[in-house]
Amino acid sequence: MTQYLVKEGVKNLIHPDEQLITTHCCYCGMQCGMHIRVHKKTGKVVGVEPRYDWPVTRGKMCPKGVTAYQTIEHKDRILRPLIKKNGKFVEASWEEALDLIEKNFKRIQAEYGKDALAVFGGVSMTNEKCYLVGKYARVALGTRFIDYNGRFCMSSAAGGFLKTLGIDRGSTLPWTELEHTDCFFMAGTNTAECHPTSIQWFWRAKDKGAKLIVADPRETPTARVADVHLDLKPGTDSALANGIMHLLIKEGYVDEEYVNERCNNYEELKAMVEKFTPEYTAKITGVAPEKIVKAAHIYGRSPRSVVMFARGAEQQSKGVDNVSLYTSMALLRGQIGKFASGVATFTGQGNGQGGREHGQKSDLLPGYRKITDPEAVKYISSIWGIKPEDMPGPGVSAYEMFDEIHKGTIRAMHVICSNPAVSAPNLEYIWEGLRKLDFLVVNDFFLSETAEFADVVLPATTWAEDEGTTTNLEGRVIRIRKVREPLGEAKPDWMILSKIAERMGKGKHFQYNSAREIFDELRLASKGGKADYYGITYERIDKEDGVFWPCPSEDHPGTPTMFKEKFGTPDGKANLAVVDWEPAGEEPTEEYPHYLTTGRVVFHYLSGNQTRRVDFLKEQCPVPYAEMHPELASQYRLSNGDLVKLTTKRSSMVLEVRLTKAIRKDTVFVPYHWGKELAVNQLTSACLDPVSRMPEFKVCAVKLEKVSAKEVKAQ
Ligand SMILES: Nc1nc2c(c(=O)[nH]1)N[C@H]1C(S)=C(S)[C@@H](COP(=O)(O)OP(=O)(O)OC[C@H]3O[C@@H](n4cnc5c(=O)[nH]c(N)nc54)[C@H](O)[C@@H]3O)O[C@H]1N2
Ligand SMILES: Nc1nc2c(c(=O)[nH]1)N[C@H]1C(S)=C(S)[C@@H](COP(=O)(O)OP(=O)(O)OC[C@H]3O[C@@H](n4cnc5c(=O)[nH]c(N)nc54)[C@H](O)[C@@H]3O)O[C@H]1N2
Ligand code: SF4
Ligand SMILES: [Mo]
Repeated sequence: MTQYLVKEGVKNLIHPDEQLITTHCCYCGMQCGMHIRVHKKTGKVVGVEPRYDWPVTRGKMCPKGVTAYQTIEHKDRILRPLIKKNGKFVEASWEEALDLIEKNFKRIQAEYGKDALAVFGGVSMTNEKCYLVGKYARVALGTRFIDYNGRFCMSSAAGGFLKTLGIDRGSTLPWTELEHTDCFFMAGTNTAECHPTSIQWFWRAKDKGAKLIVADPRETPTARVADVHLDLKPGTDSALANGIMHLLIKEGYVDEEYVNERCNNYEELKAMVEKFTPEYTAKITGVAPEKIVKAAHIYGRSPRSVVMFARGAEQQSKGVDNVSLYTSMALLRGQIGKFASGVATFTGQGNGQGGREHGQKSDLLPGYRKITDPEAVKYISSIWGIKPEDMPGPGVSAYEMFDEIHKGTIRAMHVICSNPAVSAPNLEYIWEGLRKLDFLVVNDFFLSETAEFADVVLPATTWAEDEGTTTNLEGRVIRIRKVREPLGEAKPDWMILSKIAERMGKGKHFQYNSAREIFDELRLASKGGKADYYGITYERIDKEDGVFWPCPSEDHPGTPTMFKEKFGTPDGKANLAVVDWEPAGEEPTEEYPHYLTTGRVVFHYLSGNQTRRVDFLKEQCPVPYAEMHPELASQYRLSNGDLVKLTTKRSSMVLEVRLTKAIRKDTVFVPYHWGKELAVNQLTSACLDPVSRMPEFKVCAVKLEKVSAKEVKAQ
């Protein structure tokens, strides 16, 4: 069947009553190509077909992607604005909801100043929407407090890339070259579960003899098929990278010419990694020295290699250092800027790349411009039609906005496309903050745990009810198409924000009739910036299967491979990272003797507010659990299915035990896709990376106790 579909083209097989709308999945950064099946007469969404001619994913989709269409017309959709009255939500008209927002936003700003309002954004939205969220905060509300959920996701990768390479584009090469790579060094990425459709590229390469090295405290499905599995202790990536670089230098695997010509800090790096012998590295990481040596030889000898990492290495208080060091491994081998080689982070959310470039971050303006750069402020002010002196300054990071709520600086918040009541660390503090707010507005299409705290919930549209663009994990700008009219009274986020802007007296800056008009403004706003989209148009995207930024003019071909000649730093050279290993923010102690790490399963997406509503996905994985090694479990007389109480310095929770030998004996893993008493973020640490302000979701110290169902009930 598959062969047939590929050969004949799926369009020939479609039912005459249906049409196919070509778009991309709404979930992860792979942005798999798909066609959504729509009934011609009723306009209803009836199914999905993978897109075999999409070059990046070639007809592959994962269980989340094939069921995503079921969320579009789901019975739980919020169809009208909701206003909380006496603790209960009641449906209201848009006029009523907007009146209430206007009244409260104006009252709070009159009493406490402009910065009393805050915006918390997200990057499951198109570039157009993400861009508008930044403009909305700064122009419509005039506040400096804006940040977004990418702070919990891509900020360490961004910080590391900016430091070493000068430009933060998640992948320095197109995914379609990966089949020609000889070696993949993958750190802290559970690729098979989190970017499942990219696995085909590694298989193709492996069929040609490519080698795979995986660094992860767990034996993930990817680690299981690796040539070397470096089963490191959580929080020790910087030691591992330094240890590998020690061997690259000692064994003569460094591309000296490349390093001399294109990199700074080589002598300093040599001095730093001198002490990271395999034995010393093994002591810190817990990985056997022979494995470290084997990995260094395989990696060092491969003519074309790619170093890849994801949140395992990044969601740490040393995340930026880890990214810089892993990137330096690729630099020492002279791999960046060449065919089928380089460095890549697995971008998380659908628009995790584009959404971080256009001004949702507290310190950035569109085009990856710094808000502290007077020239950037002047330029963007001219596009937005405001005076440069009216541009608010930098704000604070996502988690730190909650500090400002606790201090009383921030009094009201508008959450757009995020569910921090599940996904932020140290949740009791977050919940207390949400309760403390004078006024909370949430845009969502399903009532999220965060929306439950809100005073007003505004019904947003899903990705299938509006057009726009996203930027996939390669840096390729692609098109999202409108599949059906908005359900009920739902509106696209850009329309909602424009309406509120109108109420705040800033309507003239938000006169848009379509997403396309916003994209044209974004193109101009990004012009001349690091993430330059000026040359990208909807027509070009359609014609060329997406366009890679930077693309400064319409006759520029786009940039599939980054840094061919020079890096994005002022002197054009890459900065090798010279960083020692330092322990994580919270290490095991006598009282909390084990590591707790958190992450994902293939069946759920992030806070789970979408995937927990899809029956098939819910059935596959209904609740979270504590994954641990049988030897660790036996210390507490725990068997599979028993209840265990996990306690960290912040809080405790009870979960079912799931035994597996595919994890270190000192580490417990819990997936994080559930809310309230099932949210593992009650336990996680809010220790932040000093540069990226990324919370340390991947490492904290935990205590285990066996409990019985009876004891739990009694509590
Ligand atoms: N199924 C599914 N897919 C998704 C998502 C989802 O929610 N569900 N979310 C998307 C998003 S937004 C993101 S950010 C990505 C995340 O994609 P990944 O980063 O691949 O996923 P995680 O499960 O967070 O963590 C990856 C691995 O890090 C390991 N790890 C833990 N601690 C450490 C450490 O100290 N060092 C190292 N080297 N490894 C460590 C964990 O054991 C885990 O296997 O996935 C995207 N795709
Ligand atoms: N313990 C632990 N915590 C983590 C992580 C971890 O590994 N461990 N990972 C972190 C990472 S990498 C991430 S990315 C964050 C994600 O954390 P969140 O930002 O909470 O992620 P989502 O669940 O995608 O939340 C998006 C919300 O917006 C809604 N939504 C989706 N699309 C749209 C849209 O177009 N418009 C509007 N208005 N709403 C929309 C969804 O229904 C959902 O309620 O979680 C972080 N938290
Ligand atoms: S969740 Fe990611 S891998 Fe799965 S279908 Fe969607 S875009 Fe593809
Ligand atoms: Mo993420």
